[in-house]
Amino acid sequence: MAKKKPNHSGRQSSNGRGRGSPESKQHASSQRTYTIVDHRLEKPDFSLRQVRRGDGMVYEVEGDLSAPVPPIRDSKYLDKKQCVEIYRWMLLNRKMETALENLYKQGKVVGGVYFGLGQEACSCASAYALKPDEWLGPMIRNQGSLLVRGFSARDIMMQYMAKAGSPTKGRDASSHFGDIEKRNVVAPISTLGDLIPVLSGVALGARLQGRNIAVMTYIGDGGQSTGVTYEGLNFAAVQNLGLVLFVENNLWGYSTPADMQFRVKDLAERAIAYGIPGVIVDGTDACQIYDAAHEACERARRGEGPTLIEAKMMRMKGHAIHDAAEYVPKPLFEYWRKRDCIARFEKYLLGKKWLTPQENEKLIADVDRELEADRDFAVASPMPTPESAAGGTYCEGCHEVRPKYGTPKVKKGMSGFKQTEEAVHLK
Ligand SMILES: Cc1ncc(C[n+]2csc(CCOP(=O)(O)OP(=O)(O)O)c2C)c(N)n1
Ligand SMILES: [Mg+2]
Repeated sequence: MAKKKPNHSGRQSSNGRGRGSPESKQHASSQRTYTIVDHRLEKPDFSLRQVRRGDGMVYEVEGDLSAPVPPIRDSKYLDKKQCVEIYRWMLLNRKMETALENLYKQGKVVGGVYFGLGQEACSCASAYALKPDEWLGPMIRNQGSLLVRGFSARDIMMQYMAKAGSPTKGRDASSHFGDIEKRNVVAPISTLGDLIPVLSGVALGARLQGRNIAVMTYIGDGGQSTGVTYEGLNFAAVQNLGLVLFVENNLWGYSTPADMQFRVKDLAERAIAYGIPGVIVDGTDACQIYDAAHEACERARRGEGPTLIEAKMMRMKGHAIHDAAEYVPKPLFEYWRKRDCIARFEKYLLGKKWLTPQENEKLIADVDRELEADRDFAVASPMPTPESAAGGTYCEGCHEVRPKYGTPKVKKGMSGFKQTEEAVHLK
């Protein structure tokens, strides 16, 4: 059976000239053009440059920061109930991080705290597009994705406080926890980019069990420069695996601005080199994020391969709690504060009357109440006993890994790659 050609919706055969003329035929054969789908309603036009000030160097913004805040783009797929649900996850995400900041200041957190302030729409609306039996590999700023996948704020706060009842039983602090049994979450890997081949492997594993599923992970504007990002995504592209990769371009990698990290105009352009679709979304617009994630997940489920989605936004705090982000030009914060993803979504929902002011107040009060109860429980719960330190971090003893999606349907006499391709298409 011939190998099925991937359908690269990002690539166009037309060079934009009229068809039929000798000139157009000549160009059609020698010239290729590619399309990067850009869903944004606003295209910020500024850059950062390094200038000398006194004995040191500082960053300055060049360009127009006065543009009005764009509206939220209506979703093609989300209904009222789903939008309100995503908004609630975003609120919980933000309020939980504020609580964690306070717990840190009270000396109750073991280690550092990482924030996704300004990126809640990206974490929550992306993970919302996955089905329960699909897989997620979050990074440190994607605590909202963890909430959507079924971890509670209590779990996350206990984890940061290294409590005995936390997901890693107090043996690992911060974000290194997942759940491969029930929630299908691969624990974050700090080595930037390493989650990409791991999630590709999860998709391959499901394929070998006869199912094409969507798997989602994230990488930053800094981390996307690593070699393993290329290797993992290239592998997914070649194998047509259902990887949905969010490149979270929050304009900073530690104190390095995105402008000093890569030369392409948009990171989504990198998709062209992998031969897969590249999409750009406004990372502060939950509807755009969900729609792009949903379309990429559907493509993954059809067995058509990976999608790279660049979400553009701004990291509204330092790298972690120890970093005051003094190197970020103040006007940049002001520009993005006006585009706060939660304030914009709230305004959108109220404007559409999908949420009345009273319902909104009640929803906010409910989130506060849930969070307070979780925080009080987490604070009051015990630290691990010294004897328990010898136990495993992620499991006690070895557990059996059973196939989740079934066993491969293989025809007699088939081998290798074709065998799995056939198995999937025979279904
Ligand atoms: C391979 C690798 N190199 C360096 C680091 C150290 N490091 C951790 S986070 C970080 C910055 C990451 O920036 P970005 O990818 O833009 O993600 P963001 O923090 O903005 O979410 C670096 C350099 C690492 N963890 N792994
Ligand atoms: Mg970054």
